[in-house]
Amino acid sequence: MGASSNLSQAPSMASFPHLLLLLLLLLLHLLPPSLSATPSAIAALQNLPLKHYVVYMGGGSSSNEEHEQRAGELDFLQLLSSVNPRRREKERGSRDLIHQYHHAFKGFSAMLTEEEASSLSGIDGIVSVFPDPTLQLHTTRSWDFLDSISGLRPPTPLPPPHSYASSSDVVVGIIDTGIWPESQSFNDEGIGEIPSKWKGVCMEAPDFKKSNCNRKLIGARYYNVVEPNGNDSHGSLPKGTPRDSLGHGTHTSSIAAGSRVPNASYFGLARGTARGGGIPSTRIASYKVCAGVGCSGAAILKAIDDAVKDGVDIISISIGIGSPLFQSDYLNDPIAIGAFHAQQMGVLVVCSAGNDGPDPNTVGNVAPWIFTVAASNIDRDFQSTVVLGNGKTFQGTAINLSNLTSSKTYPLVFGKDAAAKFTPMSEARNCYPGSLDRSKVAGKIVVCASDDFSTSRTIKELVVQDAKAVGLILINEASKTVPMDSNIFPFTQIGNSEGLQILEYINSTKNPTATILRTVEVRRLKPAPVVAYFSSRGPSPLTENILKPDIMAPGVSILAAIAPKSDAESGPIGKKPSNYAMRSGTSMSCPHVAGAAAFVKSVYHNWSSSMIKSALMTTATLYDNQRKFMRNSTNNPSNPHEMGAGEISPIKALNPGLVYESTNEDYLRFLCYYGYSNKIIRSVSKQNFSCPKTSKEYLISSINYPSISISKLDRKVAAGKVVVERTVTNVGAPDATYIAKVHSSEGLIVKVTPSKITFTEKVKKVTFKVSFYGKEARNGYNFGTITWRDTAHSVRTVFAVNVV
Ligand SMILES: *[C@@H]1O[C@H](CO)[C@@H](O)[C@H](O)[C@H]1NC(C)=O
Ligand SMILES: *[C@@H]1O[C@H](CO)[C@@H](O)[C@H](O)[C@H]1NC(C)=O
Ligand SMILES: *[C@@H]1O[C@H](CO)[C@@H](O)[C@H](O)[C@H]1NC(C)=O
Ligand SMILES: *[C@@H]1O[C@H](CO)[C@@H](O)[C@H](O)[C@H]1NC(C)=O
Ligand SMILES: *[C@@H]1O[C@H](CO)[C@@H](O)[C@H](O)[C@H]1NC(C)=O
Ligand SMILES: *[C@@H]1O[C@H](CO)[C@@H](O)[C@H](O)[C@H]1NC(C)=O
Ligand SMILES: *[C@@H]1O[C@H](CO)[C@@H](O)[C@H](O)[C@H]1NC(C)=O
Ligand SMILES: CC(=O)N[C@H]1CO[C@H](CO)[C@@H](O)[C@@H]1O
Repeated sequence: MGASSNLSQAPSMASFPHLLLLLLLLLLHLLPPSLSATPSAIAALQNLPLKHYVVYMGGGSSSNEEHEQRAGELDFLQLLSSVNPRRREKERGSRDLIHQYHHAFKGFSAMLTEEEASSLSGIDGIVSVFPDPTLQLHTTRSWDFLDSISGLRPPTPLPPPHSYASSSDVVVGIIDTGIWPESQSFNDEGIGEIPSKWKGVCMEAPDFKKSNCNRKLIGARYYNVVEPNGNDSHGSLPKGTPRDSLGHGTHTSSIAAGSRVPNASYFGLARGTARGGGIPSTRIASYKVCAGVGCSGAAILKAIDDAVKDGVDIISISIGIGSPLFQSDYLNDPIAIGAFHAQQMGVLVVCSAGNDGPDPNTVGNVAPWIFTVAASNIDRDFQSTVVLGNGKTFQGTAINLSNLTSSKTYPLVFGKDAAAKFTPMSEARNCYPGSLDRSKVAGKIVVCASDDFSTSRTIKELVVQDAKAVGLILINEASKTVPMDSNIFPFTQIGNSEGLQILEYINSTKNPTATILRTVEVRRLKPAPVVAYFSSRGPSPLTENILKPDIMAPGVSILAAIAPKSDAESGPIGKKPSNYAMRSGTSMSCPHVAGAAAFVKSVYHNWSSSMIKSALMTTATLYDNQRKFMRNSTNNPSNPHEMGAGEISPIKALNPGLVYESTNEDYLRFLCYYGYSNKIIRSVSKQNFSCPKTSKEYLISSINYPSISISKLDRKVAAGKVVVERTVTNVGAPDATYIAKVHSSEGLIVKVTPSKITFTEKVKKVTFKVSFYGKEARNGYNFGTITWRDTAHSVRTVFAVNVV
């Protein structure tokens, strides 16, 4: 990755606890399906291997003029020919140019040789050159990504219809797998005219007409995605369609801003009114950047560039780099680059944190100008009960549409006792592919263990199904809280203690039997919300002095619209395919927050993106529906590395009282403290900016962010004291007095000065200091909150302080 980058001053990455495991899993997933394919068209070109690279040139001129774009294209071609004379032939140059970025920022993507890429990276005005990364959808964890369908629920309770709900000019751009426009969730009944500021387009394709866009779905674009094997699908007219064949983009779009659809359900489950998180008239613009589960980084950059030009207010991206191991640098990360410039132009970018939890240091999309979303389980569960021959029952979790009943039981067998010839029992107990003896499992319900993550539960289901078993009971302590949709195959998941009892039962009798009952929906589950097991955790692998993730929203078993095609085979025989389905992942939590941000934006049109982010963060809740401190899926108190500022609470965000505004200057100083040079920062920002004389990483803690993180408080340095600064802006009534209240873990002393602040008509902003004294604190991360209170507001900031 580094070979073609001209950035060397980035600090080294944090270490990872399960580096080896991660690497192994990565390898398993990165093996391209086409190892042997030869990219013939490309190789023919002088026999030089060409790869798709992004050439990022920093801030743009925000020009919409066509002639300036043409001039820009000529510049790009000139750059190409300057590093390789064979490029002089204009036509070939244009053929190799794939995406051009003209609006929010400047640059292009092109098919280049490694030598060309490295020569380009040395040229003045080019900030970074990096191979187009393939990013992944955040539907499920990367080791389990086939396991993509699991569950859903209607989004966070919708705010009551206010007078402003009748019309909204807020546009949410969804960068994803496209959209299924016929879904009821995108009907535009009762929605007013398209806002005049809108400059987007509805791109056509054989299966997508202009008339598929309407006053709800106001824009749809798609991008040529160059195959990772270098297949040359560019050059001619764009191929493809804005239509979603996977269902992911349709799902996220309807969560963020879908219209109300009464009586939506997944074959009767999760029945209720499906609706987006924003107010009903929030507009949707769809940008399709993925082919299958892989999404091109160069196309994501183009989509952000277009979305900003089109006039979106909020961008939702449920996509990330496959593993946090690959997060090496902000300026090699297309989402971080695009989001930086979107933010500069007033657009809030909301991203999923990833599904690589619960290990620490796994959070992705961590730039401070990105709003990073973790996932929670909500107050609903789906249970499929196991009934043993001895009458004992166990509640498992699953979503099945099976046809087994309690009146008949089936022989029960443990995978280990049904090993195929020459197969180690350790493989058979985990039901690895090829490990089971068909004759020993056919017609039976099979019990499988989950000793490692090498084989996903979807694969195990296929293995067991293929061996003609009747059903699968999966022992999986880790993922038992995330129901999987097994279609019509009888399936359930149980934890270790239930698993042990079932195995004991199998041992205790000659002819063990069991059945798996229909899925029932359990509502009003307590406690809820709970941090989802898979949700990626902080601290941030790139910058521990910014607290990540930022916030949490529902992401387990979320019911929303799908592309019916994608689930065509599923469902009970004889029933029409469902138009709604349940899915899990931070992919689902991200659009909840985008919808909530659209809601705030529709009330406060002129609020900056950092004000909206702050309002949602300082009003988020840390308590569950039992009024106890939020817990994680192993029933321990949760912390900000798991849930950020807490679960979103959109209605409260309309009245935050105070906000922490992060300015463009804050972000530029962040780049200085992180280690980028003045020159690079000037290119990125297109401003005559100079870094402060002291530009040290610890200063990042004093960037005006709505949470506080201190990566290192050394007891032996400065008497164990660290001071950071924050500035709050009053957005409530002009005359107000706030008092600070601190909650901290034992031993960590926190002082806020001044601890009382007063706002008037003239005084809108107040700066205060927070001092942390760690002499008596315990080692490692200490967490707590600082809350500014007046009679009407409670403005909470969470902090994380690592004492060494
Ligand atoms: C490249 O793409 C074309 C059209 O999509 C396809 O027919 C061809 O098989 C692909 N070639 C390779 C090497 O993948
Ligand atoms: C909801 O849909 C089901 C079938 O899909 C139907 O039986 C039921 O009457 C509907 N309920 C309402 C309130 O429309
Ligand atoms: C829940 O939190 C506890 C205490 O911080 C931690 O030990 C445990 O690993 C966490 N569980 C999960 C699933 O993250
Ligand atoms: C359940 O459905 C499957 C497939 O439709 C069928 O083969 C099987 O006989 C059915 N089982 C019962 C118990 O009805
Ligand atoms: C079942 O029996 C086998 C062999 O006798 C033994 O190894 C295993 O520990 C037993 N399992 C349980 C859960 O009792
Ligand atoms: C937004 O508009 C209101 C009323 O016009 C004004 O009082 C306020 O200062 C503006 N806020 C920002 C952040 O521009
Ligand atoms: C940039 O700003 C510095 C002082 O901040 C000034 O001396 C210099 O002339 C400026 N350069 C340009 C090109 O405006
Ligand atoms: C959700 C769902 O449809 N579950 C099914 C599970 O299996 C039973 C058969 O016994 C069906 O009736 C349920 O509908």
